[in-house]
Amino acid sequence: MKRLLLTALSLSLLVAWTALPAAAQYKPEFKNSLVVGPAGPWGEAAAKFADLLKERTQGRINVKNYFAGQLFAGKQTNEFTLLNQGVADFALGSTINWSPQVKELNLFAMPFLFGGSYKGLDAVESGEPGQKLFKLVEAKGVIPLAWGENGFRQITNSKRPVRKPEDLDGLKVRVVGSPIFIDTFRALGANPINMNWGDAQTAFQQGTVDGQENPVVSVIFPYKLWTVHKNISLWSYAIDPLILGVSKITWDSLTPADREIVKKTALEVMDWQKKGARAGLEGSTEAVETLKKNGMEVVTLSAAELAAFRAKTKPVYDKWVAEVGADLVKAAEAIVARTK
Ligand code: X2X
Repeated sequence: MKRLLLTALSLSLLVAWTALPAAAQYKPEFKNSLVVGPAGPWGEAAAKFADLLKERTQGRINVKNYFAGQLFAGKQTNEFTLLNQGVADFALGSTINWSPQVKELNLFAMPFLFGGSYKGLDAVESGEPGQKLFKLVEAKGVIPLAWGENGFRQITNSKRPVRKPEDLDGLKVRVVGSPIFIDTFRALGANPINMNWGDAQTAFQQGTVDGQENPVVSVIFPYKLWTVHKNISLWSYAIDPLILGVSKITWDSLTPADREIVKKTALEVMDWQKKGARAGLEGSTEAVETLKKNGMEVVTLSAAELAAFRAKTKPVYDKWVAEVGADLVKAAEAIVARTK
């Protein structure tokens, strides 16, 4: 009897032990997906994350970065699905690319909502709307670890300076295949063309599209867009936060102690990343000087000029309030107004 009890005890101990994720069983490589290449704060943050995690876990967590969309066969707007299915373990992704699956993330792409305000953005991310968005992401099988930043999106093109909506008339503008961008550029009279970022580079060089919209420091700098586009208008019409996320499948496979290391490292690295994305932009004219030095004609818009763009995109804004959720939009609007 005693012997039987002992066997049962050791058996239950064994079951408990194997049920715990054991570091020794980790896969040799954890995949991290990125749309962009290794240059610039976005890509550099991924390298830093991988290095620090390896060091802090004594090599238990070995992250390999798959830059420039190498992990998704097909559209960049499928990145979230890869994560959710565990095909990608991690992604340092743009909220734009994840918004087809988590439609509330379109909040950040609502035309002119944030008006270029970093204070408003930070308060939205750390406040109730940001927390709600993280919960929504988590409910879809992805654990969001930290906010990061691509940046406020500015428009560049090879044809002419853009000062008023009419200047966009018929302009072929490459956009991400996320419906709010198509809506916005159609409302402005442009001809939006949906294309992966990787394919867009060739299209710019061949001149099959005239323009694009992306942040200055994170994208325009590392991709040297001045080699294809001479004009840039600083309208900050949308903000593009990044999220460093991990598949729930992967998360559940980690020991609690390693989860702690992953979370802490993500927060630390993304704080650094965000500063990098704003360097020369927030409270500085350095980034704009760099654009000019590289031959770009930089258009800054007056409040009245901005108002004309805002008026044209108002129907898009109103339509997307319903998609994003009126409560979420109102909460963000109130925070942006309060932090002005
Ligand atoms: O494709 C883009 O424009 C980029 C790089 O900014 C995103 O991934 C959203």
